[in-house]
Amino acid sequence: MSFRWYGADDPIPLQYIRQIPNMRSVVSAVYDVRPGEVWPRESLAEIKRQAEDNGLIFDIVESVPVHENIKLGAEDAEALTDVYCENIRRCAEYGVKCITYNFMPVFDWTRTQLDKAADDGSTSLVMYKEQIENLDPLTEDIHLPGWDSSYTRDEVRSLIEAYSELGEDGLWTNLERFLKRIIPVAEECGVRMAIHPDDPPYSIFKIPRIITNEENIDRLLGIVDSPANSLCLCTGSLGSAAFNDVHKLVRKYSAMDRIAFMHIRQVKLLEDGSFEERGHLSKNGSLDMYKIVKALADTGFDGYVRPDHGRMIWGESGKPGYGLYDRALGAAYINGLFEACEKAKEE
Ligand SMILES: [Mn+2]
Repeated sequence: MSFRWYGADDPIPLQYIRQIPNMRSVVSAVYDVRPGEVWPRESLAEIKRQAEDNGLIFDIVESVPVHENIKLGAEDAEALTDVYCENIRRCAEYGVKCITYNFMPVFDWTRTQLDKAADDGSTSLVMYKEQIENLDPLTEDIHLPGWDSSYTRDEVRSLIEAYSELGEDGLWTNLERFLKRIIPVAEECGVRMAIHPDDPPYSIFKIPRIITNEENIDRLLGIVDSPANSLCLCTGSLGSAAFNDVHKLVRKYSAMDRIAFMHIRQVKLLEDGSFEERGHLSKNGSLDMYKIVKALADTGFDGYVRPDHGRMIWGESGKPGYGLYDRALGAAYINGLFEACEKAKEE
């Protein structure tokens, strides 16, 4: 069991994280270095020291971001990949066993609102299709939550045009080249690379997205057939589209030992394809958490797990999706499901 922590700027102290039952690992990263630059050893040493001072282990990184020029296959892609490999080696030097990353162009996760209130007064992240469909990043200055606001409108426009030209095939080619370089390095240092699915798992604004469904995940895992080339299987991201049977995918890839990291999150899919993040409990959303955890227990899963986004509850404020209370409730619930599934196996 693990918990994401945003370092010294995180309002949640490690002391509190440690008090969540069964908490083992800190999931963190060096946040003050831009993509494409080497992470200072002192920064990694500092995260490790703080984790250990609080009885926790720093062995999961989320994320080492992939520079856009690697995804685009630009002239400096090879040099940037060298830097990426160096970061894998440095993380390993400080005890890291699993590195999360994604290969989503331009924009990270996409939502239309971060504090949608539910009937009980809790708030969560949502994506309503009708709010996205009317937007055009080529003509408007769009500021959706979660997007890198340091891009100017012109930069966004030229990036979108470059990716539209590249298309899915080009993005696959660049991912393939990247994996063939980084996976041998990860193998050498005993690190499992865990790619996070695109969130949501389909193209938005005609920008290609490829880590989206079973067929594409099979293709990804086949590029380098090694446990070092694995998934960060995020139930909420894959579950944000009706075409993904998340329960089946968890069982399949866990049985293949290709899940290094599980992000367990609940989503409620709405009829028009919109979705709302919800509390972890099965009956609150579209995903059956018992089935997901049972699939892991049945297949002998021994990778990392963390509760993914939670709601904001009990008057907490902070980074949307990353409050203490609801993620701690999620961890407790997931612990309970694991205990029940493991004990049922012994009976
Ligand atoms: Mn996730």
